[in-house]
Amino acid sequence: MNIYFAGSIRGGRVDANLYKKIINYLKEKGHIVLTEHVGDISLSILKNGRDKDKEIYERDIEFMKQSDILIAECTCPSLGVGYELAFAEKLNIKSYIFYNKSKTQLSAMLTGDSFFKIYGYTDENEIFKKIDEILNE
Ligand code: 6K6
Repeated sequence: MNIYFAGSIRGGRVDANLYKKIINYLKEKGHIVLTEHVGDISLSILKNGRDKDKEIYERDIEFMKQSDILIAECTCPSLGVGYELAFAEKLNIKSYIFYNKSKTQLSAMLTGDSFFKIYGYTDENEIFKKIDEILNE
């Protein structure tokens, strides 16, 4: 499958290591993660300017159109990830949301939308078990 992984960039990079682990896990399972850069831990907060940001936006929208599913890690709130989730719904791309329920409360705009499959976890290992189930669906 082509997978769109969404995780916070300008919203904060506290969970970048976890994003990388999830991306690597999906790749080990033989899938293509189109948005591998989200797990690039050398990336902090980039100030790109509007022209560069237009390129990022257009490229990510193209990646989304090529994706079979979207997986988002939403513990660290991000406007970009929220936007991507709404866009995935518009394109009817199956979307799975993970968040650490001991660290954050997810927005009601996500939990209240039955389109999204939402998994609150307390231990990171739960993510990988759930991903196995998703990939076997
Ligand atoms: C280069 C390498 C890594 O990141 C860059 C430049 N920035 C972005 N590149 C690609 N996608 C981005 C970039 N900034 C945001 N996004 C998209 O928005 C990603 O797909 C993330 O899931 C989401 C993060 O949004 P913010 O609001 O937290 O930045």
